[in-house]
Parts: sequence; structure tokens; C-alpha cells
Amino acid sequence: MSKKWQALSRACFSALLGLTLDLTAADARASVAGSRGFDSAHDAGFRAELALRYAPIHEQEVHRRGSHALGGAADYITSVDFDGDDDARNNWDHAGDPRYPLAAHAYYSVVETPSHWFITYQFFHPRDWSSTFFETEHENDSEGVLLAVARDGSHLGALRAAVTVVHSDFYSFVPVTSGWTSGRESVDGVLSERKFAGQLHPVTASQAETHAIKAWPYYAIRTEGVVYYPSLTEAEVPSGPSDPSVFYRLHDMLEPGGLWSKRFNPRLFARSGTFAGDASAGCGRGVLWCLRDAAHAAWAWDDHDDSSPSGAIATDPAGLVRAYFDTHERVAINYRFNPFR
Ligand SMILES: [Ca+2]
Ligand SMILES: [Ca+2]
Ligand SMILES: [Ca+2]
Ligand SMILES: [Ca+2]
Repeated sequence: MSKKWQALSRACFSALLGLTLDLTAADARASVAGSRGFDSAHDAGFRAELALRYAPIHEQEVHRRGSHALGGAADYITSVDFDGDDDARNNWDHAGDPRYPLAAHAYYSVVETPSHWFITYQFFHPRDWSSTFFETEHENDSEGVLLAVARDGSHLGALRAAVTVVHSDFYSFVPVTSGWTSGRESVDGVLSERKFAGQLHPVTASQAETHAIKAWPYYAIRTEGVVYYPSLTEAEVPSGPSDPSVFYRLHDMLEPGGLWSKRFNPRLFARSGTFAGDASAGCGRGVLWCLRDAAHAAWAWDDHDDSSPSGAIATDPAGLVRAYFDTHERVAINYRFNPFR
């Protein structure tokens, strides 16, 4: 080999080695991005970004009739510790106390498989109440929605479906762009989206009194109500029973010190995923009955007659959507991030 060829091959080898080293570094970065950090739910900042991106515009119907309505405030969403403690058995009692205004909060969880992100949003009320005789009531109330988001290569993915909580029944909705159709459970309607801060957000609606949730307009504000908009920082108190724009603040239930970390606190939970509640301060009076320990956190929500176990909507959402929908795309069930399991 001539000196010239030797020099050239050394140069080529060095260049190739450099390229290989660069590729190795890029592969390592991509692999880190794929499993943790960047666009991965391992990163709390990314979970917050994803949760804010898809957080519902939430229409809360408000009733003012009856002595348990607190002038409408009994339908406002708030935090589990709106009264400054983690005791759930004084929440009925403290709702309506001017010392504890009902600022708007909601909880979310994000879990991840290689193919999808799944986000639950949990809305909490201190009371599930009734204006009608012969109905039941209970202290604390928690209903919500699961969203399935396909990891389609874009930073925040594409929304495929919503499953909402109506007491012990779930309802399914898909946006018009989804492509997902009925599986073992039937799709109940279209998931409407509305523009907010430059992005389309799903629109959900909650009934007054019982706070069951469906996609809007399958429930809707008929007379008066509050329209809540998501924020990572702002928790506003509605100006009254008819307020068209109130910020609710999102909280990661899986963060250190978050709601999930309090699941063994017996003052907050009577048993696994079941908020502690009693009949103090008039729950059930003038109606018919006050149910004890009747509200459930997202990891204990259950549709009573589907094939999925209690809590799957938050703890095994990939399994749940594979049962509920014909997804026309692979929905992986091997979780890359799922602290519930
Ligand atoms: Ca309390
Ligand atoms: Ca109580
Ligand atoms: Ca309820
Ligand atoms: Ca079930």
C-alpha cells in the first residue's frame, strides 16, 4: 500500500470511528429519550405538559335549589384538602364555610406504554348532594375521565378516545379524527373539542348534584353553571353559580406527596381508593339517606358490568381501551411508566 493510500485509509477509519462514536451518542440519547426524560412520562415536567395539553374544558352544571346546595357552591370542583387538612370526614361539614373557599383544582395521572400515553383527570367535590326527596347523598365525590393519546412521533401525540365516569358506569367518546370505533363496549358519541390557548381541548360536562361526567353536549349546562379552563398554576374561585371562565389547577396525583402517596392515610381513605365519609353536619337530612365511604379515587373507579376490574381505568388503561375500542392500531400493554402497578 502506498503512503498516500495508508494516509487516506487512516483518515477514512478516523472519520468512520468519529461517525460511529457520534451515532452511538445519538442512539444513547434517543434510547434515553424513549425510555426516560424528554418525551417520556418518567419526566414529571413532561407529564405536566401532556396533562395541560389535553386537559378538558369542563362545563359544570350548578343547582341552587335545596338546603344542601350552598347557594350553588356544592357543585364547584376543588381539592381534596380544600379545608387545609387531609381529613375527608369533615369535608361535607367544611364545604360552604367561608374560611374555606372552593378554589378550582383537579388531579391527573399519566402512564405510558411504547405506543400510547393514558391520562386520567379526576374532579373532586366535597359533596354529592340532592335537592330531591328519596335520593341518597354522600360526603366527598370524585368523577373524571380517561384520555388515550397515541404516540404518533409528534411531541405530544394525538388524541384517540375518552372514557368518562358516570357513577358505576363508563361512557366512551371519540374525536372525529380518531379512527377508533366500538369494541366490546359501544362508543356513546363524539368527543367535541374546543380551542383554548391555541390548542384544541376535549370538552367534558358534569351534572349538578351527582357530578357524573360525559363528553359535552351529552351533558351540558342547562340553566346555570361554571366553565372551567386548565392551568398549571391558577386555582380560581368562581364568582358565582354562573361563571363562564374559571381556571382550575392541575396536580399530578403520582408526584411525591401527591394523592396516590396518601392512599394509606386512614383519615383520607376508609379503604383502598375509597374516600372516608360519614353523615356528620346534615348529610342525608331531608333527603333519604347518607351513604358512608361512597366516593372513589381514580384508581378505584369501576364500571359495574364491563370486563375490566375496579380501577383499571387508571391502573391498566391500555387493557381497558383494548377491551372498549376497536383501535385499528397496536395498543401496547407493556407499561414503561406506571407507578400504580
Ligand atoms: Ca378535610
Ligand atoms: Ca363528615
Ligand atoms: Ca357523584
Ligand atoms: Ca368493572
